[in-house]
Parts: sequence; structure tokens; C-alpha cells
Amino acid sequence: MGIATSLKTEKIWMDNQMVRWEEATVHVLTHSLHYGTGYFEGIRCYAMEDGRSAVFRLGEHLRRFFDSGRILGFPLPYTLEQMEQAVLEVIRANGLKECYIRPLAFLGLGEMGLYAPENPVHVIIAAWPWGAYLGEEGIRNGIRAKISSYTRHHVNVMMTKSKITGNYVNSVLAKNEVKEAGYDEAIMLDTEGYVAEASGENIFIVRQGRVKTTPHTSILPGITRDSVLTIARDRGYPVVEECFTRDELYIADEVFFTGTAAEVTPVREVDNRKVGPGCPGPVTYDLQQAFFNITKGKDKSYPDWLTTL
Ligand code: PPE
Repeated sequence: MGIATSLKTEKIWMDNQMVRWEEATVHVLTHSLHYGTGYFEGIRCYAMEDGRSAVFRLGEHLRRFFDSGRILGFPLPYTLEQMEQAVLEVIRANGLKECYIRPLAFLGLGEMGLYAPENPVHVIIAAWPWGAYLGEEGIRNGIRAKISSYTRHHVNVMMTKSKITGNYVNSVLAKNEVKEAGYDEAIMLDTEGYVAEASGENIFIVRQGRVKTTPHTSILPGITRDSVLTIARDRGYPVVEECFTRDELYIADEVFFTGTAAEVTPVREVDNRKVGPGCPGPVTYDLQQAFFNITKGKDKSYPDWLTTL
């Protein structure tokens, strides 16, 4: 299979310059390619009802990008303002109304070996159109999830608050395992056996009208998770951040995932057991609609969440 057609655009921002898509390449001895020492973000830009476009929670995503660099110990060689402008430039340069934006920082060529503190930190920002991450059908009618046999990172093994590229090998193993077994997405348990998150999404359950998600222990503190928690509270749902077990998933009325790529995706089956009646429930549907009404500028109650182009 070749390059996904949507991935090919005109320009990529690379080390403070806009370069042609074909020129945004690296040397095979790039440090991060060998040791997973990069970090990244995933951001979405939405086409709004009024014809403009808006980036969703750009400030929060960029803060987490800087935090990832701090945690890894290779900070970004730019300011937050520079990164913000660069993101907007990439969207404009590619003429995109709606897209997924991928900032990535990585250690370049210099020393080989694990200790390479002097290697340059390179930064790229790419953007491309990316539809429903778990499929159009999935976002509408729900997806089939399975608990992976791979455990989520322990907090002393990987820095889970950071989107370090190397962390994602764990996610890729889990995702491949369940996809090859015929499921859509992997749910991972933490080292204690509690539900942690999915391979690239946070997880929520609903039971008797109460909305529950896992606390900030071993998970990535998702920005969509935070948005949905805020929306749910504002809409009057009782909300808790609390550890829960695998069997609580089996008896939940509703289960859904949140993520920048996945947005709000209902889960209709876990480990071959139907969730509720096996279709998206009313709370999931309400929160999903509320989320899209905000990102598309129909609901103007959260103006700080949108950076218009
Ligand atoms: N957990 C993990 C492990 C994760 O990778 C993501 C984002 C989330 C939770 C949700 O975080 P947030 O996007 O801030 O709500 N996963 C990104 C990567 C997806 C990919 O396949 O690449 C994303 O959604 O952009």
C-alpha cells in the first residue's frame, strides 16, 4: 500500500520554515528513529457554520506539547507564540478548512547512543484532512472494543503525561492485537488491573445517569476528556473521576471514548458483550452532539476553546 492520499499536502512547517511536503525528510541516523525520543501532539481544526475555521483548544494542546518536552528533558527551542503562529500558517498554506494537525519534536543527527544531550531538537508541524478516526459508521453507531492482553504503562516505566513517541509502541502492540482479532479498538488495563484508557483515547462509562472516567493516574490527560467532563458537568450530569474495573465496563449502560482523533466515539460492544442494548445510549449521544455543536461554532458557550483562522 502507498501513501494515504489525505496525508499528501502542499507544505510542512519544518524548523521554522515552510517547506514543500516532499522535502520534509530526515536522515536514517536520526536519534529519535532509533530510540523513540520524540514527542508529539494531535490537534483538530473544524469548519464552522459561518464559513470560518477554528482550531479546537490550541493553547491547551501547545501547553501539553511544551510539557512533553519538559518531561522528556528536550525542551522545544521555540516560544508558545511561535508555535501558535506556525500551526495557523500550516493550515493556511495548505488551504485546509478542516484538518488534523500533527506537531512533532525529535532529536536529530549528532551522537549515536542513548546519551545524546547535544543532538539538535527538530520540530515539524504537518496538517492533513482526517475523517472519523474509528470510521463514520463507528462514530454514528458505535465500535467494538476488546481488552488487550498488553498492560498500560506503569508510571515509573514511561512518562504517561507526555506524548513521547516511544510510549506509543505499547499502543501499537495493543491495537494490532485486537484489530487482527477482528475488533476496532483496544482497551488497556493498568498495572493494578483497573481500566486505564484505549490505545489512543480516554474512556468513559455511564451507569444510571452517572458519568465516570478514570482518574489522572497512568493515563494521558486528554484534552477531549477534559472538554467532555466540563460539558457533562455544565449539562447537569453527575460526574466522577474514579478507578473502575473491567466488570464495570460489562455492566455499564453506556461506554464511549474521547480523543482528538476519535472525538466522541460510542462503544457498542466490549469483549463480545453488548454495551446496554448494543447501540449508542442517550448520554453518549447528548455529549457527542454537544461536543460537535461547540467545535462547529453552533454553540458559542465556550469561546476560549476556539482559535479562529
Ligand atoms: N490517550 C492516549 C493514549 C492518546 O494517545 C490520546 C490521543 C488520548 C488519550 C486522548 O487525548 P486528547 O487527544 O488530548 O483528547 N491520541 C492521539 C493520537 C492518535 C493517533 O492515532 O495518532 C490523538 O487523538 O490525536
